[in-house]
Amino acid sequence: MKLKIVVPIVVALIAIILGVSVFQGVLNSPTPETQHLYSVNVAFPNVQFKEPVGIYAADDQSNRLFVVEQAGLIKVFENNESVNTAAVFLNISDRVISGGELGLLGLAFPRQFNESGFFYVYYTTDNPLRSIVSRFSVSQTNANQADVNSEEVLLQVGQPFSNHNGGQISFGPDGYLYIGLGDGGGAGDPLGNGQNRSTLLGKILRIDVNSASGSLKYSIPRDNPFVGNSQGFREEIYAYGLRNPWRFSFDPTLGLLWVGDVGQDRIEEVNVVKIGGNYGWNIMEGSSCYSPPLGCNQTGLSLPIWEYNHSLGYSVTGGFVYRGAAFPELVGAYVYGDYGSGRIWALRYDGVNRTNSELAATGFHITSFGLDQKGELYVCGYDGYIYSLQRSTA
Ligand SMILES: [Ca+2]
Ligand SMILES: [Ca+2]
Repeated sequence: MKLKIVVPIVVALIAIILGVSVFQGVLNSPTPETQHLYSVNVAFPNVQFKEPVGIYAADDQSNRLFVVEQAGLIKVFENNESVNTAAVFLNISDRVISGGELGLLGLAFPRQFNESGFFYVYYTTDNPLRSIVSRFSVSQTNANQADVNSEEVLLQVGQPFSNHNGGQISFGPDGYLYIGLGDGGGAGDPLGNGQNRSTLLGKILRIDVNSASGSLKYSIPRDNPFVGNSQGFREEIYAYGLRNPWRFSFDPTLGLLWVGDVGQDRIEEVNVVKIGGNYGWNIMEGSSCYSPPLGCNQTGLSLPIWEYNHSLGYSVTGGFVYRGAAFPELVGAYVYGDYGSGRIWALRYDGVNRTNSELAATGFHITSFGLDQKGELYVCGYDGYIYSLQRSTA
């Protein structure tokens, strides 16, 4: 058990020293004896990406998909399995610092993208090390190309360590931009950021990018939980006590925000996040006490709706509640996976009861899930390919 954790950490440290990707070569092998009802298939065999960390549709009925590459590129291509080219939509590798958990990590298209041409990215940069959320515009003359000079930085957050940067940005059904930030990094949240509401680290933020306010390039939604507080809490905070909410998504049908929060040494979490909620880190890791100096006062903490230990993986990758047409049996299930083990699961939660089943065991690192404009699900492999689920042939 201990060795399983230590080995990837040592490999990662060596990788950092050597300047190569932390993520290579630490994959657990899938369990061969498990019978799976699904497997994954390369969805676009003729297009390969370099270290992709996300796949998105713009919801503009253009039937395009956008893939984010960690080093700072966004590629765009037609959602067609025989597609053989992906155009460079944006290249900001000149301002992104990448490697390990750093890089261009998030992309979000607002619902009115058709009219505004605005889109949003999350990346890390250095001098000093920090996270940036900024807005870009699509070129006036080419819908498959962004204007690299159109950047408007909306938010910058200092990063004390290179890991646990979060990186998800998504528009909620309310039209506000939600931003996931990890605890800043190190191990065990050494600065206590998760529980400190005076910092943006270890939080999910919610901001209104459609208006500026005072010195801010955005405004604070009026019903954010800490609006008008007198304790110095940041008003951008939507929820707190998170360790590294790498990927989250909204299920617009039920209006729920599903968050995969990456654990420390033992437990990976799936949370349904509510406004103002405290998701426990670093008082707790999953539903167990983490034993920080603070003790383990669980008053007011929200526990994960699902958790698993490191025998099944070591870094949860949040997915989506499936609402597509290809797999009617999965409609309403939250499909998510683990970066480390490559497993994919479906979790059903009715507000009280949970059932979780393993759908597939892949042989690659799962960095993200994504939906196309019809709500069909894709799996983003760090090996460079985009995959789709398929039913296993017995
Ligand atoms: Ca960090
Ligand atoms: Ca938690």
